[in-house]
Amino acid sequence: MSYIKEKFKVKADELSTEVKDLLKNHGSKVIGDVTIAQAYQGMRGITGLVTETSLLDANEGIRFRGYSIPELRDNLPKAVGGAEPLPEGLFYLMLMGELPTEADVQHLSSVWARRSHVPNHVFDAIEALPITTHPMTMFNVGIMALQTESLFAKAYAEGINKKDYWSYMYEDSMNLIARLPRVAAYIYRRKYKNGQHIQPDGLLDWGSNFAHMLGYDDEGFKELMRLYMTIHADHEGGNVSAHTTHLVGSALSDAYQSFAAGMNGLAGPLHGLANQEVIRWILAMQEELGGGTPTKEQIEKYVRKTLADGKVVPGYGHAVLRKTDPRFTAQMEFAKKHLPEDELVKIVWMVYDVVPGVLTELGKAKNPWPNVDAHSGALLVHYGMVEYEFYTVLFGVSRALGVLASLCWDRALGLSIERPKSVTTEWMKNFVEGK
Ligand code: AMX
Repeated sequence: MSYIKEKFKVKADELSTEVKDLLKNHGSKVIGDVTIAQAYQGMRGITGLVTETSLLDANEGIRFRGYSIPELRDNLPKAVGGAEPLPEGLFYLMLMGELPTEADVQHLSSVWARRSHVPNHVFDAIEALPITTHPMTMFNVGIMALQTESLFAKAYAEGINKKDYWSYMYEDSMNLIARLPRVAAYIYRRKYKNGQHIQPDGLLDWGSNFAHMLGYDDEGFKELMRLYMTIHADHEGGNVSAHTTHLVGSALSDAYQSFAAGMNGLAGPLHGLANQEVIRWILAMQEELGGGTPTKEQIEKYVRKTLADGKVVPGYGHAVLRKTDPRFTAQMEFAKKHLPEDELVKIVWMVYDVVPGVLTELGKAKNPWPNVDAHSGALLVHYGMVEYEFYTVLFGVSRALGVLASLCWDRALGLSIERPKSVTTEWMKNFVEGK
């Protein structure tokens, strides 16, 4: 057994004992009430899930095992000559609950490089789809085709003790994380680069090897990928992709099936697809205005028109956050350092100056501030990745780190199959009338 796996098992056993005690001594303590509005409005604010990997504060934003994004950028190991965290380190932190050493991160890089082989039938499955297929659909087909490799599914079919589920989930998760960049890069090169594929370089770290296979060997893009893969990885447990992965996993579906389910949620425009929508929205605005950099007045007019047309302003608002997303700020800092003169980036910043005021004035959105998706596309365009329909796949590769670390914990803690109670509107009416 690898030393990381052994260490995880020790931590998992410790926490399992604590959870058993918690349930035995305090299991019936009430942690919240539920209103009728919450039942109809996305269960917002109901505390009903346990996720170890990260915790969101409405004003401060996400903390991964207690570390904010600026703290991660300071404290996680970096590539030689690089300034951004290596996503391997974030995975270690989320899994283990403590910061990794340089050696831990190097170990993960080499394990993932060794396990990154993708069988040919996965590429054949992707090739069977029309070239016009959305990259997120190709991504999910690729993930599902990879499910043939699930060690858990095989072991379960042969018959295993439930005490060992975690071990197979761990192996499947490591293999899936190792393979995803290859699948994603294959889709990108197939759809946008005439199928001219690039072989992995086993000597590179996970994020820069991904950049390399996509066809971007620029050191700036590699740094961006490391940052991108780090900040998109997790956002506590209730968001659609994390919750779906956890929910489907609770039926003992394997890592591939659970993650694919989560990715179908990420593909929705109110969730991960918003990153492509932001760039599409800005390009449409530029086109309408005849190109170039719009003025703030023109942006404001366009925002109001978007809202009047009954559409959302992509990249703004959040179900839980109530301030500017620190993931937006991290990308803004990256841009200020590496590409302060970029025209599209400047437009993103002007939009940031305008949208919160308009959304606040209209008073409908509970959070007028930008989320992670408001900035990411402009950075990618700067380095030449203009194919915005692909952006959500990048988000998905990163999201694997958080949701798969969480699935390992779900199995290690032996969490139950999820099955909340639902009622009908008839039931609600009777309840209100005291029947
Ligand atoms: N533009 C226009 N209207 C918005 C808005 C925005 N950016 N954000 C919220 N609103 C509207 C909602 O549509 C809702 O209108 P309704 O009452 O007519 O249905 C009203 O304001 C209240 O919504 P809310 O409670 O503030 O937000 P929510 O929790 O229901 O939804 C979110 C959150 C993110 C879906 C929403 O803010 C939105 O649609 N934003 C744009 C899409 C986006 O950027 N999504 C990415 C989120 C981050 C991520 O998951 N990657």
